[in-house]
Order: sequence, then C-alpha cells, then structure tokens
Amino acid sequence: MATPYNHKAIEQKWRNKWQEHPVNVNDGKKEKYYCLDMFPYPSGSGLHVGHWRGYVISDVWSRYKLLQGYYIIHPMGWDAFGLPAENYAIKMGVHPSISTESNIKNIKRQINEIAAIYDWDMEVNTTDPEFYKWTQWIFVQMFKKGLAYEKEMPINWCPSCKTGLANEEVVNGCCERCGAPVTKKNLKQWMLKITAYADRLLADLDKLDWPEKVKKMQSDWIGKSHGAEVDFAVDGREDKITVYTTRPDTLYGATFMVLAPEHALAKELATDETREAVEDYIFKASMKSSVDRLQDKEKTGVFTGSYAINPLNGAKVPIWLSDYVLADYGTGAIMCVPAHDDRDFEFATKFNIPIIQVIAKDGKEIENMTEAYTDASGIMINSGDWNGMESSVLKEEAPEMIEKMGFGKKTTNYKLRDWVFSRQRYWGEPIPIVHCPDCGCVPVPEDQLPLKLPEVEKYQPTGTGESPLADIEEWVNTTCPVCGKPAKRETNTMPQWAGSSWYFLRYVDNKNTEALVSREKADKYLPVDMYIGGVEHAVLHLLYSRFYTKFLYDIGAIDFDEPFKKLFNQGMITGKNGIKMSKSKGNVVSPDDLVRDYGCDSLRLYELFVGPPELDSEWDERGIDGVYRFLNRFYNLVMDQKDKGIKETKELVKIRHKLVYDITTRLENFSLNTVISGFMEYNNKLNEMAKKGGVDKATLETAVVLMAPFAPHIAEELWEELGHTESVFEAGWPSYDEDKMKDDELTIPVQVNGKTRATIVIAADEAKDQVLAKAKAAVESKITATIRKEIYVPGKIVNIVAK
Ligand code: ANZ
Ligand code: ZN
Repeated sequence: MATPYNHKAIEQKWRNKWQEHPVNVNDGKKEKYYCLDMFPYPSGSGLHVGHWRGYVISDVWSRYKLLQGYYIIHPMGWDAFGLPAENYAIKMGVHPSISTESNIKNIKRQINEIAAIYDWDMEVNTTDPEFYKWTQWIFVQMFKKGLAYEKEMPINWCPSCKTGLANEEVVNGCCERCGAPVTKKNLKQWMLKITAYADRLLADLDKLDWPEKVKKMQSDWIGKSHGAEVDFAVDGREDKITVYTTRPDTLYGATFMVLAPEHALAKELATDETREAVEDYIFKASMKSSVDRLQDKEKTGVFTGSYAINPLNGAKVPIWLSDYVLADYGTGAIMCVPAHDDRDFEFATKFNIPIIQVIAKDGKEIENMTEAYTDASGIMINSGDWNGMESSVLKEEAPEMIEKMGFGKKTTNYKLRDWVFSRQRYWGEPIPIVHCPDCGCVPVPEDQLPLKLPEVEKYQPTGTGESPLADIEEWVNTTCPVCGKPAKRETNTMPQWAGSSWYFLRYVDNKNTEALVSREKADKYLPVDMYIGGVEHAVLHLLYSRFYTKFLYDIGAIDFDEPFKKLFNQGMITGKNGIKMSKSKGNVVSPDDLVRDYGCDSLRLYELFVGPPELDSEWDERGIDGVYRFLNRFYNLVMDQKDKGIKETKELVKIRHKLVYDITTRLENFSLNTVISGFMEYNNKLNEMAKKGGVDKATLETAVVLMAPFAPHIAEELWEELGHTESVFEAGWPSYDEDKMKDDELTIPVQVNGKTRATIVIAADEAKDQVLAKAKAAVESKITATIRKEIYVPGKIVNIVAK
C-alpha cells in the first residue's frame, strides 16, 4: 500500500510552490482572458460557504481557461464604501475606516484559503483616495457633459438608513439594504441622466451573452413602450388633460379617466360637492408609503365631480382620482377602458362605471363580462368608423391617425428614471462640487482630486436630510475655484454603486496616476470576458456599470461600450429548509473548519457537488465525507498504477476519450455538479479497470489534468508523481476524438416473442441483415413457429415475432 492521501502536507507544499512559481504568468504572447468576480463588501461576519462557492466557480473557470493557454486576469478587490460597511461600524461603535480595514484582513485570509489564482497586485479598494479620485473624476466629466445635474424633488427616503435611495434600490417598496418601508422626502439631489442612455442600454442587450432572465429584467426596467398621448378637454373649463396610452385602439371604450392624486389639476377639478372628499383623498394618498400603495389589494378612488370629453366621439366621461395611477409615469393621467384593462375593470366594477367592449374575439359581444379581455387581437366593435378593423393593426396605426386628427401625438415612454445619486451619509465619496453664490455649481478642479473624505468624530446619519459632513465647518467653507469668493462644498456623498460601476476597469492599471486606466492597457486587457456573481444585481450594479462604460466610451476613455461579455449568475447556498444564511438566524456555516478538517480541494469539490451552480442549494455538511473519500480513492489509484507500465488497450482509450468529452461538455455548460459526479463515476470505472488488468499512464495523466481546475493541489501532486517537473497547468486541456469514443463491439439481447432467449456480439456499425442473421442463428433452436416479423433497434435489441 502506498502512502495515504495527506491533504495537509500536499496543500501546504503546493501553496509554497505556487508562491515561488506562479502558474498564471503574462508572457506578453498569450491571449488574455478576463474572469471577474463581483467584488465583496468587507462585511464583519466574514465569508460563509455560500460566498465561497461563487469564488470556487470563478476559479475553476479561470484555471480551465489557463489550461487552454490563456493569460488569465483574475483580480479581487473591495467594495468598501456604502451603507453596509457604515451600518456595521455604527453598530460596533468603531469608525468605518477601522472596521473596514480589519474586515478586509479577515476576508482576505479566508479568500486565500480557496487557493484561487487571484492576482493581488491588481487589488483595488473603493475607499482608497487613489481609487476614488477617479470615481470623482468620472462624476466631474458627467457634470461637464450635462449628465450630472441638481434637482429638487420628492425622492425615495429610507427612514431607517436615513438617506435617499435610487429607484433601483427600492424593492417592493422597501429599502434594498435594510428592508424598511420607503417613504418620500422632498430634497435637492444630484441626479445622473441615465435616461439619456435608455435606448442604447436596451438595444445593446442583444450583444450580450447573458442569461435571458437578466436581460429581460433589464429591458423591463428600462420599460420602453410605444403609444400615444391623447388630449381630452375638460367639460366646461379651459383645461385639457393629456393621457398616455399604449392602446389608442381602445379609445371608443374609454368610459372614465383617472388622475394620480399628485396631478396638477387634481384639486382644481373638485366641485363644491366633492371638494372635501377630494382633498381628503389627496392628503391620505400623500401619507401612504409606496409599499401600501403597491400592496393595497382593493382599488380606492374618488370622483372629482368634473367630466372630460372623449375627443373621438364627444362622450362625457367622469374624471376620478386614484393612487393606482403613478404621478411620475407617462402624464400621470390615464383614459380608462374597463373592458380591456384589468385594473380599470376592477375599478369600474367597484364604482359602477359603465363597461363598453370595443374588441371582440370572434366579432361577437360578450354578454356578461366577468373579466377584462386584454388581448390586442380581434375585431373592433362599438367604435364608429373603426368598426370591423383588426385591433392589432389599429393599435399600430392609431397614434398617427390621432396625430392627424389633431388631438394628440405618437409617443414613446420609458419606465427608467434618472439616477438619484446623493446620499445623506458619511461613508462615501464626497461629491466634488462647490456651491458658489455667484458661479453656481462649480466642479472641483481635476488637479485637486481626490477630494478626500474628512476625518470626523460623528459619522452617524443625521436624519435631517443633510449628511454628517454638513457639520464640519472648516471642510464645508471653501472658496470658489472660479471666482475665489467664499463658497460652500457639497456635503452629500455618492452611493455605493459609484465605485462598483467602473472598478473592473481599474484592476488592469491600478497604480496609474494619470488616468483611470491607460488606453493601452484598456485595449489590451479589457473588457471582461466572464463575469460571475449573484443575480440580485440584475438591475442595479449591472445596469449602472453598463451606463458608466457607455459614458466612458463616449468620452474616449475606453474603446468598448459593454463591460461584461458573458455573465454567469450563481444561486445562493442556504441553511436548512432554504433559509438564507445570516448571523441573526445563527445558521451561517463558515468554511474555515471544513478547510482545516478536509482540506481545500475537498471543500472546492463539495461546494460544486451540492447542486446546480445556477440554483439555490441547501447546505448539508455530511456530504463532504463522500467527496473526501473520492479524492482518497483517486489518489490511491494513481499512486498504485503509475509505475506499473500498463499498455493502453482499446477499452482504456475509449474510457479516456469519453472522460474528456464528458468533463469538457459539462464544464462548458457550467453543469459543475455533474462534472464532479462524472469524476466519481469514472473513478469507479478506472478502479475496475485497475483490477482487471491495470490503467495506462496516459489515461491516469488525462484524469489528473482534468481534475486540476477543480482540485488543483492534488492534481499538481499526482502530476509530479507521474514524473513531470512542470506544473500541471502547463499541460494543456486534453482533447477528445469522437471516433475513439465509439463502442466498437456491442452485446445485445435477442428476444423471441418478447422474451430474451440469447445475446449476440456485434460490431457497432454492423449491417442490419447481418445482425438479423446472427440473431436467428442464436435462437434457431428456440423457434418453433413461423417467423412473422424481425425487428432490429440499432445497437440495442433484436426482437423476433414467431407464431
Ligand atoms: C388605455 C388602455 C387600454 C391602456 C387598455 C391599457 C390597456 P406600459 O406598457 O406600462 O407603458 N398607464 C399610463 N400611464 C400610467 C400611470 N402613470 N400609472 C398607471 N398606469 C398608467 O402601459 C401603459 C398603459 O398603462 C397605458 O395604456 C395606460 O393604460 C396605463 F385596454 O391606456 B392604457
Ligand atoms: Zn464662484
């Protein structure tokens, strides 16, 4: 018996060797491959086994590409500004700069246990002034192009985090960070004009090799729709109300109109009889949080007492207020067609408003409508001149018809809103703007960047709508860079997304003091070829990064306009019963003990073995034993067979090519759990072969190379034992030959009347006639009746029917 598998010694040995001789070197000749992880924020609780899985996946992919001959850019850094870091610091009562630093240290130690090929020379940290100098520089460039502007408006406000939030940070009406219901607050904000990029952000999704799900989330978020604005006169008044509709084909079916309670005319339309109720409704709506507005199951509303005139047929329709109409979408007013819209149907039913069907599926009117007919397909009815038209055709033509008739125009609308970019918090990049009474908003001159975040004693959020920086007089009071008169600094900071929107550009040139990245390096090493991370960033980070990249492309800083060519979203690892791992639930599994007891290679394999990487998987620690036993058996097999001088046989060659084929195709499909189970199956097969006559060296070597991306330490060790002096990562990824995978001899059953009577051995490509002849010969003695039918399922079975 050879020496047993000693994971501790082996792993330590190869860590040391890799330190001396890194396996991933840039020789200037190899093509680059950039494999990026979503960088972590340095949380206080460290990494759990769920974070580990993401980093294992990206390292497996990186090492696979390394074996294919690429130079791998595989960096790591810290998303260290922002609410989570600051909230943690406040809770622990330490300054965020101190807690951030010690958290980074701990997580870096944990990440190093993964033995990934991270290039720490490329490390970035968003809180490093040399980094955020460029975060601020980008803001200044946006300001100069008119894409960063100040605006006072009601914004999403998290009363718990005490800061404003972007629309993307409000999930089902709650703060994306802390879960508290979001309210509205009127504040002067810095905004980024992401809407100027809406069309490109939408169209360029086609260029991306991303999961369809994420692309759909982005296109839904951008929410481009085509339709018309239609003007309705208000009966007996000068005013007109413009509505936005995507279904102008249904205009004859509009039986009422609804305005958002915030609409400019909402109050004015009230009559003496309705005024009290209208004002009451408007007030109550303003007090409702957006969660309530979203979650309200029943529609509420109030009749204003005024009527609008349908411009097409002159019909008088009542004007209502209801909070199911959003103030900041379209025109904040809608024409309501209860027969063909679910929300309008519900509202009309509740308030006894007439319902007029204008589209009929088969030309017939429905007698008793119990729900809206929402398809835009059918024949127009009850629609004057439009009767008989196909509704889907009319839907396309109506905007122009309305424009010609002079009561509206064709329009396009977007759901996407400009990005609220100010945070009333301490732990972020100061917005590099000076407010001068004479010159207005003046950017801090570029040679004065970074504008450093001042040291403070009190960094807790104030809740007043001002950031803690507003209290530091000597920092706030400055002089205007243009005219030199006394002026004040902007005291809001940037959101956490500011640094993460461009950090991936910085890794490849992280010490550059002249530019955020040199054009030379950007052209050589960017963009990212593969991006790996959780799906929760689908419309936040992934949309913002695309926006920043397009902007930097437009100003000539880089020569590509999409940051991430390919995207893989990994699922979460949860605790028992699918519960998310969290410190407060006490179900966090730390990788540290598992690495100690089983070794890094075992944990790497087990992280992948727990389930399909794109799905959530429940963590069950017991399974790691099985993986550990597998590695032991594989180690013993190679050690036992390596010096036996076994010659390859047809069967061994076949197994070898099939192994390469299975592992490669599964890996290419990111089916990493089945890669591991595949290794286990082949390990069993090879152990059988070892008993039968032995396993040749080429087959052992192939198996070892294939294992290298997954279990790099043991692969290096066995590669060395197989007599190599170079690293296994120099070996190149093995190829397969489909011809050699074919089974050339098959044993198949021969049935007579459905019962197996014999087996025959045939060549895999043997002709049908010959197979049948062999089959009949084999069962001749068992056939007593006349043969009626002979069936051959190629390569599988022969069935003879005799009666
Ligand atoms: C009449 C109509 C008839 C409509 C029908 C739909 C179906 P998207 O695709 O989301 O753009 N709408 C317009 N502005 C709104 C607002 N501020 N708040 C709530 N709803 C609003 O949908 C546009 C449709 O949503 C518009 O077309 C309008 O209702 C409604 F059979 O107009 B529709
Ligand atoms: Zn000035």
